Amino acid sequence: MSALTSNPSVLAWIEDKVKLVSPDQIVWIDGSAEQIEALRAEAVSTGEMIKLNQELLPDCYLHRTAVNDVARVEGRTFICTPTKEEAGPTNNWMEPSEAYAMLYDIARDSYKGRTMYVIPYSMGPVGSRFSKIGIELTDSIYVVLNMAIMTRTGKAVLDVLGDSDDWVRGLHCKCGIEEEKRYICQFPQDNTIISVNSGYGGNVLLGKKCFALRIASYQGWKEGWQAEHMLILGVEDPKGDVRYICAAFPSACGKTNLAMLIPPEIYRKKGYKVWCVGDDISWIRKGPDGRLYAINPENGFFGVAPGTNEKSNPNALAATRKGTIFTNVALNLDTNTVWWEGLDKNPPENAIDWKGNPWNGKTSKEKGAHPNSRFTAPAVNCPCISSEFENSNGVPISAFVFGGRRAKLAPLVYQSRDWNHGVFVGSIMASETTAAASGAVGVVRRDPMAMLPFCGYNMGDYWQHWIDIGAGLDPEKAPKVFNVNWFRKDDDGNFMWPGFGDNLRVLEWILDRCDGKVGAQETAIGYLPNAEDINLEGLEGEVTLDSLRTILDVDKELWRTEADGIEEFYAKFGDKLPPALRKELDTLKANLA
Ligand code: OXD
Ligand code: MN
Repeated sequence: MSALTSNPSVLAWIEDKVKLVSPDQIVWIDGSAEQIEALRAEAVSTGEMIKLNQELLPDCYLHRTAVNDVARVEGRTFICTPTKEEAGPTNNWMEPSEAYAMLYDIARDSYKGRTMYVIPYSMGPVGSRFSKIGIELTDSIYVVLNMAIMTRTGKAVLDVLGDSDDWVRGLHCKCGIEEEKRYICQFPQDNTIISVNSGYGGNVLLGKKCFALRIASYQGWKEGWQAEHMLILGVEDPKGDVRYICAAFPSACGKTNLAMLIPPEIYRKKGYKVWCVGDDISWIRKGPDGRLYAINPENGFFGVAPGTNEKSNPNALAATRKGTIFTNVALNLDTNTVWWEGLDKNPPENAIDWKGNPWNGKTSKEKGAHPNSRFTAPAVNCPCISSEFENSNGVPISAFVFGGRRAKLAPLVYQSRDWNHGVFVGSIMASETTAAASGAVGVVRRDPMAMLPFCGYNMGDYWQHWIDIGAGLDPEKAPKVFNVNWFRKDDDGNFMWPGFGDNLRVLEWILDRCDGKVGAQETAIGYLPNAEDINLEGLEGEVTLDSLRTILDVDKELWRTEADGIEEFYAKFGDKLPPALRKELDTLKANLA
């Protein structure tokens, strides 16, 4: 098949990689429906994918990864910059020439007997000033089909690229899926990503975490914009005005659920609506009016399946009913449909689990779906997708919201005093870990701006970049910055806030604060709501004014311990710690004294 571009930098790079990996043939992904259909058929014929019930789940497929390859591997993810300091204390680092030599040894001849797929893709609407182009080489049809959902792929992207050299190189080689030789390496200065020995989404869909966060955060630093691990949602009030919020949460804190929130009944009756622009990543730039604008660079949702159901997230569930690839969920053999823990109370008895073994959901103690099993669903399927989803100019941001999973400590919501304090609030984010990354579950870890595994350069420089962005904004136009915690627990371990749709009650307070419509109490950590200002109408029996006061308290003793933890964390950054953040920590300590 002949090349779809005459761009010399593209052709030279591909030629070089062809020599390295020695494919039998090269296939360019042109973006046509016919080509996708042919690839689906091929993947089904080799057993790589299972075609699901086409009446119930049209154009839907199931894939199982190797059992040793089910999550992102942070321990094997590297930022390859000339010096270790550029990568900073929170990233694994490898010197670039060493990394290339090692990766090329692993990749050499690994496409023998296989096809090289060339995927041109755009992160962001094709041609938008926010957007960036990448090319991923892969030997996996699963990767091609996922990328075709998660990004805009095909010839149109190459037409926009023209002869430019400004594109991100991505090489993915499945190799033998060997854990000890699995590496996910980013080379920010070279606009390059190399991923070997994995077939799991987050490690191999190179447009997502590798490009849209790790490489793009570095590009944003150099070019004066931001790539953030943030969802984007729009809240429409009864008058029809829509305001947009960007929110950062560590993996598996319910980001997809919040992005697709269904308003509680009393809000629906009043005419409130919530629109999803994105569920994972935001690219943010200053607009001509001096406000910050955000786009979602992705074109689909790579969501965690377990726990997704009619109640928790009907919009996500609806999004998975067509054109979706399911990974590592259970297969119901009676209906040829999929099932996962938390989908409903009726697990199939005649099924195959995520490992490919016969499974009876009524009697088996094993899980049918892996806790990090996923759906890859087209964004356009989502019933609440925003009309601005394709807007090349992005949406104006009213508020940034940071959050984490803390059983104690952090109150339901608080507002920072100003931008720099907001950056501080983001920098001290911490959460209890979950199954999205391999490693221990339930341990508290610091995850600044939810970017710990995704920042492509020194986190100290990244914080300074945030401070600098704020310095370039008129404070009147800058988004206000908040922190939320949906996960407070009582002493018996019960959640004290219902979460899900009721989180809109908190978002309403946040937007009222942005509009200067509601007061607050100044505390040691920032502005907290007066309990009466959070609307509890319709929540009677679930949350009382008293229990709300409990989750809005600031326990100075706990916060003093927290301040020591922050001090310790900050110490890792040495003189890369922005003085503005040092000052914020000192203020916090003084406030708590
Ligand atoms: C994800 C994550 O989005 O782990 O998959 O953050
Ligand atoms: Mn994420």
